[in-house]
Amino acid sequence: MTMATKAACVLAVWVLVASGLSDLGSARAPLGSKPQREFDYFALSLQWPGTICASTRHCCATNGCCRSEPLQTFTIHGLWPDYDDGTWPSCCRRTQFEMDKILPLKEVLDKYWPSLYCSKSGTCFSGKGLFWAHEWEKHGTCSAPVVQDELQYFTLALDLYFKYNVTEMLSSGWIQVSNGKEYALSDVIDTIKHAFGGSPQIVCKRGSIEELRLCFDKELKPRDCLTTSLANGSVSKSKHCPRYITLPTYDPLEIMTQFDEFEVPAALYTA
Ligand code: U2P
Repeated sequence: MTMATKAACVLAVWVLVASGLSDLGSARAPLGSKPQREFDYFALSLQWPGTICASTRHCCATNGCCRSEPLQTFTIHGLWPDYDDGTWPSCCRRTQFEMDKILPLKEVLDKYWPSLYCSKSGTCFSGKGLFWAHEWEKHGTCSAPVVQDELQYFTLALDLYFKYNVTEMLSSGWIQVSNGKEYALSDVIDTIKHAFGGSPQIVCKRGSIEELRLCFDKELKPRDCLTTSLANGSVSKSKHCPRYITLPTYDPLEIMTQFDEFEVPAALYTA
């Protein structure tokens, strides 16, 4: 084996190890090993399209960012069974995603649970596929005993999403979708706490909300997401968020003008 081949092998092994490590927190069991233990609570993870779509550089029919009307509500990322120690199970039962099982929900899923990217999502059991396939196989299969099958998983996520409308909770607390307006992180958390009955977890990207998570116990009652104790009381553990944050909007036309001449000219897609 030449030095160059050896180096290539070491690099390939390292890439494999590193990609396994990159999903820190996950408690994925190797196939064939003993079942993962029952989860402790659910996190309904919502994404703020304004933050994600601002970085969109490529459009396709399946990307929610490329619709002619900007998305101005939180959309669903996933319903995640989690452990109280900050880790989570993943890819639990070898049950492949089947679109046929959730066909009656397709229209609602397209609207409120769109992928905000063009790339296909990696799945546990069926190669690469839809965003929904990724979420079902990675998280849905670990949601027993509360959720038994795919249809129940998507129905439950949608039910919780509509019952606890975060976009409305924020606007009733005078926190509106706006361009550049800053809100105190503590005000956003308090508004959700007050309306929902539990502390959310917020993830930010460059000062803007990227994700907001609501947590539920296994009876589906609101509960706090994981918290850290601060001098001024217990607040949600919010990731990468400064004291003041924004909920930006985006202009789909601006996304379109960023195409370079070699890309397929894309029309704006209607939902
Ligand atoms: O936060 C980065 C990615 O880690 C996965 N995650 C995070 C928190 C949690 O409770 N459960 C969980 O799975 C998410 O991965 P995804 O579902 O997108 O594959 C999240 O995007």
